[in-house]
Formats: sequence, structure tokens, C-alpha cells
Amino acid sequence: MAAGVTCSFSSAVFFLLLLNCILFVSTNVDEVIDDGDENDRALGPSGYMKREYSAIKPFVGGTSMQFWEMKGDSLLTDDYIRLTPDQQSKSGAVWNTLPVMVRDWEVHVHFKVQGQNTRFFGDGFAFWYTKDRSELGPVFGAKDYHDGLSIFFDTYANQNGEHSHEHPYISAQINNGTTHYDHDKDGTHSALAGCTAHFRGVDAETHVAIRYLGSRKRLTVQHDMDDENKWAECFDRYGVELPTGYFLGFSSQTGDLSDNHDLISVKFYELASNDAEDDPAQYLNIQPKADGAEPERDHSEDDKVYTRKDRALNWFLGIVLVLIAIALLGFFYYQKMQRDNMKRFY
Ligand SMILES: [Ca+2]
Repeated sequence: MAAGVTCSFSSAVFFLLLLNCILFVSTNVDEVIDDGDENDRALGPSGYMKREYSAIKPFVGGTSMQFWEMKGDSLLTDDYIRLTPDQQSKSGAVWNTLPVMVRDWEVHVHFKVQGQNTRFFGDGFAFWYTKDRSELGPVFGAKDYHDGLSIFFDTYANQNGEHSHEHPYISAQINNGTTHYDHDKDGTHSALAGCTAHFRGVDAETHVAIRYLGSRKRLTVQHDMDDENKWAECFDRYGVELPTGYFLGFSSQTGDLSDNHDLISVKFYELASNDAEDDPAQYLNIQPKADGAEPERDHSEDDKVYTRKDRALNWFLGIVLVLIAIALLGFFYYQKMQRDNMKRFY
């Protein structure tokens, strides 16, 4: 009988350990990060700045900027472009008026997102490289079903339940005009890649570098959230196809929650291309697409994420199993004692 007791107890312990392992793996599997190639991080532009696609101080004129068009509630001060003020239900944008006739480029954006409220704020802003200079719309202040590249700087998690990542979150979408941006799910289903970056409400100056090498079909986003002049990788993807001739823009929207969304500077660099002799005009008709980015994934249910409630339930079940194991152990021990006593009598 003692062997049977040991066996039951060992099985219960093994089962509990197995359960813990399964829970641990399923809650941490999304946190695996690819470190990337260290030698590839020297992002600094090897080309030269193109003033016509850049927005740098002084912002002459107060209300207008050469080569840029202001829309909605955006406004220009001496020191920054404010896409939205820290007020509810505002939409603003700024669009460059010249099509980008550069195949390999890099944009450095110095920006600031901050507001009065330290707990509730939103919604973030977006960078665009799109076929049209969008009218104001519901996707961070621009139209849905865009054609081209978008980079979202999302400060508010709209999705019910937890994400497998924290906000603020930077993510990219490549769209040929057919994919919807699902704001309620923070675009999770249509994102090409992304990263968490704590750019909101921080004292340090915050920067992002967006590099697109058309000649290598490569899109890289890096950020400097500590103003240390060092880029940290957000993501690096090959197989990204974008045409020349699209427009650069930034937009933002506030709803019930708000923030100041400000651009301090936008610097556009033309990079030395692998195909320096190429005429950018021959790439005007490329359809935006990205390897590994499915057109649109199933929206029927959220990805399984473990909420606090799930974890509490798991703990509860674990404790119940331990109590059952102890009760069984006690029961078998009691039976053994009974039998030993019987043997003594007969
Ligand atoms: Ca959001």
C-alpha cells in the first residue's frame, strides 16, 4: 500500500509541475525577441538631406510651411508642428505636397507625445507614405483602406483584454488599399511588425528612424527613446515592396482621451542606392506588398491572452489539485493504519 500512496502522490506532484510548465510557456511564448544583426545597426544616413521632404525649424510663416499642407486641427508654432492639441475629439494632419521620387530613403522624426492626464490618454499618431494625401479620417486622423506604408505610434490599447505586448506600441502596416485598419483591435490583425516603445509622457526627447530601401525591399524602424543618439531596433523586414511617387504625411486623432501630438522635426535623407543609375520613375507602378503580411487575418476571435482573471483561476485550480492530493494521501495513510491495526488483532 505504501508504494501505491507514493505513486499517487508522485503522480499528483508531476501533474502539478506539468501544469505550471504549460502555463508558463503559454504566457511567455510571445516575448521571444530577435536581436537582429548587430553590424546592421549603423543606421545613420549615408546620403543627404532633401529639404523639400523635410520639416525643420524655423517654421517660417506661422500658419504655413513650404512643401507641406496643414489639415484639420493641426497648427504650427515656432518650435513644433502640433498634430492635435491635448483636447477631446481633435483631428489634424500635415502632408508633404511633393511625390517622393527617391527609391532608398530614411526619415528621422523628432517628436513629443504628452498631456495633462497621466493615467488616461490617447490615441497616438501615424506616419504615412501613401498614394494620396489623405483627407481627415478615422485611422489616427487619416482615411481607412490606405494605399502604401503606415507606421502607427499607438498610445492607447483599444482591444478588450490584454495584448501580448505593452503600449505605447509602434507598428507598421503595408496596404494596397484593400485592408481595413481595425481600431478596436489596435490593428493587430493587419500589422506587419512592431515593438513596444515608451515614448509617451517621458522627459527625454524621443526620435524614430524609418528607413526604406526600395532597392533591397527592406523596411527598418529604429528608435531612440533616451535621446542618447543611439538607435534601438524596433523591427527590420525584408520583402517589402513600395513604389516611388507616394506622399509623406503625419496625422493624429483624439477621442474621449487626448494628448498633444507634436513633431519637432522631420528630416528626410536620400540614401545611396544599390542601383544608383536607376531612374526612380520606373518604380512608380509597384503595388505595395510585404512578404509574411497576410492580406487580412481572421477577426472572429482575439488571440488567446492570459488575463489576471485567467491567472487567478489557474492558481485556484492548482491549489485545489494540491488539496486533493493531500486528501488522497491522508485517505491512503488512514486505510493503511486501519489495516495495520486489524493485523494486530488477528
Ligand atoms: Ca489604439
